[in-house]
Amino acid sequence: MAVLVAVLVAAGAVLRVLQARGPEAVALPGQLQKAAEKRLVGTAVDDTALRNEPGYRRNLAEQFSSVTPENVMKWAVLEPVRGKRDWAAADRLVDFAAEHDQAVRGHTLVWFSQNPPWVEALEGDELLQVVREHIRTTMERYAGRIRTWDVVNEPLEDDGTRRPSVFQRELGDGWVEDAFRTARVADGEAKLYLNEIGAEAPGPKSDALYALVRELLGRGVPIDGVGFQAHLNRRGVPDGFRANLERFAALGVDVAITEADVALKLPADAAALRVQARVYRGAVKDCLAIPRCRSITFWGFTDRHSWIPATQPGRGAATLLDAELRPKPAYRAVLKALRGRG
Ligand code: 9MR
Repeated sequence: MAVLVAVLVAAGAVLRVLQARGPEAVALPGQLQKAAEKRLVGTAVDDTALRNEPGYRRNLAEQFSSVTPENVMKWAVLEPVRGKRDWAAADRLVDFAAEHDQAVRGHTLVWFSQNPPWVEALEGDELLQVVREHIRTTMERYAGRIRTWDVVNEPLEDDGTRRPSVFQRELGDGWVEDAFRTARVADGEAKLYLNEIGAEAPGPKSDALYALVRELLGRGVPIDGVGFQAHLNRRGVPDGFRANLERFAALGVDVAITEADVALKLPADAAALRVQARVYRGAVKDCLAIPRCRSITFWGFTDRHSWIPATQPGRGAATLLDAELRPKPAYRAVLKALRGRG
């Protein structure tokens, strides 16, 4: 009897511990990174969650072989005031990654958005010098620790013309080339990517991107890879995504899925979650079909932290785990696809 009581008490204690850890304890059915073999499986990282949420950190450490700072390496965060750089949040992520043997995707050096106001106000040659210095200082700090950089982000409009930005206005088309050449000198070992949004399928934007990359490579500009963000929705992976990855790879560059998510109308019912799972699976399989598709990064891994609800009101539920960090059908579909059983 005494033994039985002791066993029951012990079992109760274990149960209480598990309950206290609550949904944060997540027993996930598997680990994405282990399933992937040769490809990196990554996620964007929310700095506030990284600092404050043990369950978030645990999943981040266990599931992924690569991390991308969602915001903390953007210029506005790194150098809000000219000459006063703040590396604290960026270092936090790079340190976390080192501790957990993860790659870091540096994101992003030159982008039309999230620049500090003082940069937006610069002109001509002064801007050029400051951009070069920004690239050099940032890449040199993390040399050897960040081996892949989104050097240039989203240079094109949907119609394939150059997107307006302070760089485009002040420096003309040459700013893209200059950024890559500067980056190569700053860290000769790093893989340099051009990362674009909404260029998954052939069409005006993707065709212009293809022409741009081909032209730059032809002139010896050091571009190592092209990132396809893959911000998707229930309409699915655009037709021709795989063929598009293939034609870029055939130029002699690596390709990657860099920011995948699948936004749904809220509340998302079971049928919508099943559709979402299919969309995720399709994207993953398209990357896996292309040997030069090196990595698949998701733009966040829990619905608790995703950019979608804040920017697209009424939509969300875009990631692999729900807000309590429980696997959604999308998680299981991605896991299966990574294991080659999708
Ligand atoms: O997810 C990021 C969000 O938290 C920021 O508010 C936003 C600012 O524009 O940037 C989001 O990330 C973007 C990424 O850096 C580049 N591609 C598009 C992403 C979604 O907007």
